[in-house]
Amino acid sequence: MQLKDLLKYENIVIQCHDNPDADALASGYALKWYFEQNKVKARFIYRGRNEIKKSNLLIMIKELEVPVEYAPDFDEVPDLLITVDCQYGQKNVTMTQAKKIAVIDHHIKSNTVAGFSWVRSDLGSCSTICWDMIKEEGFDPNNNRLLATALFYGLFSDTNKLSEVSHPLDRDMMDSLVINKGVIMEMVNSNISLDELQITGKAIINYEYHKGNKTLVIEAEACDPCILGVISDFALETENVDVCVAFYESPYEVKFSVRSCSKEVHADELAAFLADGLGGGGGGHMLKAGGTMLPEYLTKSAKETIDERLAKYYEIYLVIYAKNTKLNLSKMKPYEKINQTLGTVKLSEVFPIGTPINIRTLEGDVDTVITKDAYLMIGVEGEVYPIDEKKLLSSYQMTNFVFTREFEYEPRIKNLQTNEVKLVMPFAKTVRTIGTSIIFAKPLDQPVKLFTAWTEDKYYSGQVGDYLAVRADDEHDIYIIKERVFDKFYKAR
Ligand SMILES: [Mn+2]
Repeated sequence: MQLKDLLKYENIVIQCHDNPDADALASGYALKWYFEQNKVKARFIYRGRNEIKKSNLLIMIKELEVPVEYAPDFDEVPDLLITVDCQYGQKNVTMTQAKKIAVIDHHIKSNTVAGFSWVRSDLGSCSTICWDMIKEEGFDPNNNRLLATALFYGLFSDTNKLSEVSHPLDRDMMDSLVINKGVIMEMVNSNISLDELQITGKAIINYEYHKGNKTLVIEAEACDPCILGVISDFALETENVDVCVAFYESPYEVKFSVRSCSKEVHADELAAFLADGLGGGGGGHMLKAGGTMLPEYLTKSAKETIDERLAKYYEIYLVIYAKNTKLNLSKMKPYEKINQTLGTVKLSEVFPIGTPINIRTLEGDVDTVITKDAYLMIGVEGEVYPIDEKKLLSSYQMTNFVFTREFEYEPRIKNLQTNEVKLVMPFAKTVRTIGTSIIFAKPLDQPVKLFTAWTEDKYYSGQVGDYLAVRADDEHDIYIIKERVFDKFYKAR
């Protein structure tokens, strides 16, 4: 499904959620602009009891010329209604009748009745989805500086000033938009009202500290979610605080921000754990993350739920430091690695030797400089990582066929001198594993955080059912193999 499929409708209304935020406004703005580029008329409205009064949003509407109308009493029945940054039928968007419904959103997917639905919960903002869809159709939002600025501010606001951005597509948009910095500054400096300043203070006064795990839990009154980021960022600076969760509970949603400075706790993992089955982690990374819970899934207050889950999170994990651990092999079984075909890219074929580059993958960005023997490996799971020629040839044989595979986000390389971006797949060739390696492995009966012998600041998580493995020829080379790929890679000896 593509945006152009919507061009055939005549009477089109775009509606964002009630009490719009910057992302909702930018998303609707982008769609309306897209329709205009195609000479199709569309209206962009929001409804609900409250007209926008937050000063950053008023600046946004005025300075960036956001063509939005407040239409609380809207009673027409358009041919097509597109809800943006929300899903038709949800509590936070006033119901509008329509002949056909489309949904474009980045929140957790609920059972919608929409005819067309683009919901990508892994993205930081709905602005990113709209930007990507419009680019797909061959239009560039950079042709309208005001719109580009609005899209940037949409992502900026929904990811706590970009600090919780994790998806490469969000990064792509961030990097490519040409914005008006002055207006962004103006909005950033009118972000919090005096009332919200007070909410921040009150919330912090009532902090709850759990000494054992050095965690701080802070409940705020319902507020702009950006306040949660402000509170948790600030609170984490406190001595003897390793992890902070700030949240509020409103009739529509529970929002929370997680901050961690403990190497044993990845903020994004904790956020996903807190919201598991109740909503979703809203993205983020090791240090900062956020998430949402939906009140209809909660059986007790948000406070109790968060306290309970936080305590459980610390209880269930076993932490292993591979460097000083010897596993009991008598409880494990021997397996042999099955030979695999993988992909590799010789970086000097993409850009000349000496070029500083940025490699962007779903797992994150890596900056490096191309050397004569620098390669990229493309693993069986689609994971991409740099490797040097010597190491490559010690475990793999070049078979040199064209390597193909599908990616959720195709890895790409940017030449940092010229900003030229190239996709890596056209350069990918096959390699095959050589030799046999023997491992000992057993399925986990408890979740594990494993610091391998090579990653002392970053752990790998294993869940119940995943395998804990160790190489037969190196007792400290301990790692985790996901349950779903174990049979593909290993066979019993
Ligand atoms: Mn949003």
